[in-house]
Amino acid sequence: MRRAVCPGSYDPATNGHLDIIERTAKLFDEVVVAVLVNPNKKGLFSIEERIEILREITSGLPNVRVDSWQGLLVDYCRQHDIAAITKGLRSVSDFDYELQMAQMNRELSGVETLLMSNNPAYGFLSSSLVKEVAAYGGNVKDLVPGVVFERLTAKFS
Ligand code: COD
Repeated sequence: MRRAVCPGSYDPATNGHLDIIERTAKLFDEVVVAVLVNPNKKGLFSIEERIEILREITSGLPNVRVDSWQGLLVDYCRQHDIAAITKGLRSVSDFDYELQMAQMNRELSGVETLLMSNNPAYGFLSSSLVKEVAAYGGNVKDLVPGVVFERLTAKFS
């Protein structure tokens, strides 16, 4: 059984995240989308909300499940027998950051990281920018799944 994890903050999930999750699901038998909990960072969406959203948007992907984790990602991988981490790469700055984490995770555990080139249509997309634009009343409808758009609209209305 080939298992991978797609880790992230997902505050909230965007079309860019979903693209990486869908592509990972085509490559592995089982995929866990893991919401990593950072106790020092209060997000716009609670961890429960992020999980609900991710479950809804991945409901059509039978080999994908959603979970959350507080602690080192490699410890989650060890506990769940996961051999690969998949991440999305938008830019050179993403690459610098992701390469460092990939090397650290491999050093700590032997878990491999696959860095997937992003869909260029979502190259400018990040959760933080989506939240900022939505907070000022900008239209993010085409950038996020429908459920995220509804929840953002409810939060900022
Ligand atoms: N297109 C493609 N990929 C995208 C897009 C997009 N538009 N937007 C985001 N992504 C990718 C990101 O590059 C990232 O790979 C992933 O989606 C998640 O993104 P975010 O922003 O939701 O989450 P991050 O970057 O805040 O997540 C960082 C982690 C939580 C994964 C990391 O900090 C972590 O592993 N923390 C756990 C503690 C740990 O193990 N620390 C040691 C690390 S070496």
